[in-house]
Amino acid sequence: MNIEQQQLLYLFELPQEPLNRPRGKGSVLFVLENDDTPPLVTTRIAGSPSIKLQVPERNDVALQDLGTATSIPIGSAFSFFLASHRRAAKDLCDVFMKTSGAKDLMEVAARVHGHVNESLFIYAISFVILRKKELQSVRLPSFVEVFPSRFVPQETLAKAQIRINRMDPNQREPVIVEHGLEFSGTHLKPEHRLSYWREDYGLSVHHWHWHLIYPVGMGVDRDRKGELFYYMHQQLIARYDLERLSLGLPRVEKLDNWRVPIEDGYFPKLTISNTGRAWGTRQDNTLPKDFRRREIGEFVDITDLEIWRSRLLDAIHQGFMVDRKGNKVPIRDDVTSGQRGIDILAEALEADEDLSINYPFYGSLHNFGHDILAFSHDPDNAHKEEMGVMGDTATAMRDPVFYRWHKFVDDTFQEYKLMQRPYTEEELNFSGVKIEKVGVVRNDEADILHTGWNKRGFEASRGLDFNGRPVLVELKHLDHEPFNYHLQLNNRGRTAKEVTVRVFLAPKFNARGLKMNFMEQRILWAEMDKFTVSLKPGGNHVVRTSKDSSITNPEELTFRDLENSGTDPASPEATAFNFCGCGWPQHMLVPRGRPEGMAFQLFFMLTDYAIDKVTQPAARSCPNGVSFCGIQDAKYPDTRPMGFPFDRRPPPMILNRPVEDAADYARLDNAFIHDISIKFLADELKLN
Ligand code: CUO
Repeated sequence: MNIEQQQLLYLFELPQEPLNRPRGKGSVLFVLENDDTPPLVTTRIAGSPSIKLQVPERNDVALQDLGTATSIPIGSAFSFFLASHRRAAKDLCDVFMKTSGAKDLMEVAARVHGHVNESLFIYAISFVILRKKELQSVRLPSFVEVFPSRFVPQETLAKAQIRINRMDPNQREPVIVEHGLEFSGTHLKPEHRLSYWREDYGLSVHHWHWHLIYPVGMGVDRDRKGELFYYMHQQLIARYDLERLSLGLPRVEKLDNWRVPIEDGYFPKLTISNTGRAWGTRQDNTLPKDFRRREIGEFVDITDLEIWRSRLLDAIHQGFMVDRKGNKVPIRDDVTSGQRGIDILAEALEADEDLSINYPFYGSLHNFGHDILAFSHDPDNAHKEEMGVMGDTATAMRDPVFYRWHKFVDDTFQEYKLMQRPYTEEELNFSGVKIEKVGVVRNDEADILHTGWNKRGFEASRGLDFNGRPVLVELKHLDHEPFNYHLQLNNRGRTAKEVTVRVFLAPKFNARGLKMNFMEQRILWAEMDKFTVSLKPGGNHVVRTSKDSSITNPEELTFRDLENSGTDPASPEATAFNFCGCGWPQHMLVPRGRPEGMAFQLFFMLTDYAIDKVTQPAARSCPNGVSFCGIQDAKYPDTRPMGFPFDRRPPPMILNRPVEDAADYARLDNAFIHDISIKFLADELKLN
């Protein structure tokens, strides 16, 4: 990042405070020409800022030009699941998109700062940074530091403030508060045993970042966007189930009856803004109701959801959708012809008002489902309560109902997937290559993975003002010891062969302790990695580290990381870019397992890279995260349907024998199944 790009970062600090508060740990001050914000009078300890960022008056930025961007009240929640909020985002992004270069964007954004909702502001500036070629080397700071109150309970943050109030004013040491394993509920309710997973900061950041890259209603039409919506969320549910089975809980049940009370409530204990506005809470056994929020300008009935669901299921079972002109549009997946019905279906189900084949007819089932659930405690604003966490992509994954809703969404996609013809043996096979042997090695131990607890520090004082004092929060999270896959592969040909290696993980037994057949295990397979290797003729020993997984984002970059990255154009930070912030958190790659060890299976499959390969101009690609996030300004780098080979039902026979379970796929030379055990150490991990 160059200096001007780095200065943009300061707009991500203290999003709820006026710009005349120092940022950059007191070293940076925005100076707005003709600004009428009252000057700062306080007992802050920060010294006088050494960097002054002059922001001239901009005649080209008038508040009336912001369209509906000012319609969302400051300090309230911002939801991408609400069409009116999406319109506001589009209006603000359009203004920011007209800027050229980091300095111009900084000046325009600084002029808008304080006049629009804070979450909307951060969304819009992130959106624009991500899409402007000249800003590609700008990395976004961790969302945890921008909005700590979305990740850390109000009580923990208040404790930090109380300690500051009682401290010697001259003390400059940071205040450190820990957010340990006390999550939002007790184990009295079995669902709360998973709180550590649902309330993990990394998962929420991933979800926020993913929806930032693949938004609806923003005119963003990326390659296979709909299919990736299906796949990323399908994998999210698979991983949730892996965690549930680790804890001895049954797999998540879909929420498909919206006329009965929802068993599990949720009390997030988080605030939306520094004015103390809190997210709405949901009591146990709350009955979903029609959504009638006049002040937001949005209304939807449960009957609407039911009608849309029924139309979508008709389309799935009939094999076609009806476009706005009444034409029948076939939906099916056919790799050879490049037809991807899943994309058409997903854009109509999510739904993207611009990309849906018929928005008025198929509606907005998924988005309005989020809204009905987010507002079920106060659907008509009778209590003037804020939406619940289901309304925000950065918090929705905390609520147990998120998974029940997305299990329903996925179930609808699976209806479609089951309508597709099974892969043939020929499509699954790749003759000429063989997986001879596979092993997983952690330290010097084979086939036993370890999980346990770890913690990560974030500067909460970058996002919230604690009278200018540094506050560090330490967040406890699940983690695992890194490991390597070892594959013994044989290329029987006479020339080198490029192959794609696909790796999946699933529990060996179901919640009843029984071995699963193919169909029961099919959508539990969690992608662990996908990579390409060149095999020389004969034997090849391939070693791959878990740290390079194609699904993960190695780490969240904090403000401090970004400030220290320097401006050396050759530095990894300078060549990395914001798209890379997307990806499943590395620390959540391995499911928890059990203290006594839990039986899992790894499934490996080699496919022909000549078929998988997508021809496209060289694009900037992140080393990680590609499976869930794609590549910026380029096509999704794998021609196969996402989730291949488990996205469809199996063929009746493989090698002349019926297919009963996944091991029957592994009878093919290019596939392999390998048993491992995952042990949860229930302790702090000693990593490095
Ligand atoms: Cu990600 Cu519903 O799409 O939360």
